Amino acid sequence: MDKQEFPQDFMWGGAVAAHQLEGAYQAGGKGLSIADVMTLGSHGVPRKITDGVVDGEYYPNHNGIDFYHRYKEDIKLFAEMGFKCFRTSIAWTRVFPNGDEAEPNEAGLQFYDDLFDECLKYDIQPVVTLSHFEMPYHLVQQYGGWRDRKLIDFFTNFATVCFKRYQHKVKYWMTFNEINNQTNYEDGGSAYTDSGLLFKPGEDKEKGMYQAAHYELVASAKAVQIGHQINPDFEIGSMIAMCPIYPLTSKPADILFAQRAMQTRLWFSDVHANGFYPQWLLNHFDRKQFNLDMTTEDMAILKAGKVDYIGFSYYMSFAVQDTGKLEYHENQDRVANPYVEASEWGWQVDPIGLRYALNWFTDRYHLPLFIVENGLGAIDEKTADNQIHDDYRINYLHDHILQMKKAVLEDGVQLLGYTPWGCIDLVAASTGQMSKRYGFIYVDVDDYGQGTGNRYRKDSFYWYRDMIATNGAEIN
Ligand code: P53
Repeated sequence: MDKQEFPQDFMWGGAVAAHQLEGAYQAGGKGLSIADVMTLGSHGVPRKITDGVVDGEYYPNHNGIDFYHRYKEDIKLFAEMGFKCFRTSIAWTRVFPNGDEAEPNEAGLQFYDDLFDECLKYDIQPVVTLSHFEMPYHLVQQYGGWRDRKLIDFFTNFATVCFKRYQHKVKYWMTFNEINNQTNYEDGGSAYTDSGLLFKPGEDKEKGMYQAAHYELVASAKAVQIGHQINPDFEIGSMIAMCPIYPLTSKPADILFAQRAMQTRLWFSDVHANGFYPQWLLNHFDRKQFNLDMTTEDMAILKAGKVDYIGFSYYMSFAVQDTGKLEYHENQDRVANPYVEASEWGWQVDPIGLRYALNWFTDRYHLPLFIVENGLGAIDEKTADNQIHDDYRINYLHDHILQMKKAVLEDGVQLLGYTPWGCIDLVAASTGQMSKRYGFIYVDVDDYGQGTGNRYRKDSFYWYRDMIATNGAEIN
């Protein structure tokens, strides 16, 4: 690996999502999103989902880091690090405040025009997710979220408006962020953030999740087709949370169970990339007598709207052991892996798993890949002279980039780029905390939104800047 670089056109950058940093939750006619009714939680304490905005509760996403007003300053800092691209999402509720309107909200569209122009000014390519845990709350109240087939039209309408409007500014798109997180539907939170599902007492949650996911996959495939008609140069990808699931031992039953766990977590990208459902899952639906609403027309749409690349997040790996039945329940079946260490939030840090994931996706789909999230959420201390010595973050990124480099240069994986998560500190998705920080840029805001909001360069800022400047040659 000595002194070898990444390919010249490799897209180094950083990633965020609108609802986690923009704040300004009612500015320019924005409607309430599902994130706007989630309170603050912490490790082990889930965020509450309230019935609308309730007086006396604290909602971290309402203010975020006020990126809505400060984005010029932040993009300038990204440019200083040498970003080639910047992944963000379009808040659906800025463009369609309720989600079911016929006409979009001009002020919302204009905000993203200005934001993308600001990126392009520095030759930073915007990479855009259409739906990142921030669907209109109205669609949850009125339609039960993605339970309702009508959501397909609402989403494709939103996608069409965005594709047309930004077709000369954005080339790389993703449809649904981490669409497969709802595999963990039993905990409630992921099915809500992915699909706007609030389960009713006695409801078959598993069936509800699969129905919602099916409509989303149809909507995604339709969007891919529409996007390619609007601009054939578009690259439209999936976005999958890749947590490889290892067998804890070499016992055959453990291996078989780990395989089923992987299938259960990753059938979503099978549909995205192959254009059809895996047979084991169709058999599962039959056995459970789900009788899902899946039409032959839907199946044709899936086939005609295959993704161009696989975008994925990578933070951690899981491990499992045979449970005596071949059905994976994510919230209860995971076991600790004694060979990897966990972060303060219990995420099992595993750099080699990233190389494994890159090879796994390549073998399975033969498509280009894009690592659109990776990073370490940690508590950072700002010193009296405004320094942040985050060597733990530098080590995490170094170790992951090294595995990525081996996958690209030794294994020949086709990787488009790398956008570490939360390149500027922002509100954590799982806990709503500001104190779970990922950034190269420290933002002086605490869990309750208090602080100056000032931005400071961490040690990792300079490290990442130099790494980009040398195109990874020093990562060995
Ligand atoms: P936070 C679970 C597992 C893996 C990634 O997460 C996940 C989640 C849900 O939290 O989410 C992604 O902020 C997601 C981002 C999120 C980031 O990972 O909980 O796409 O929105 O912020 C990190 O530490």
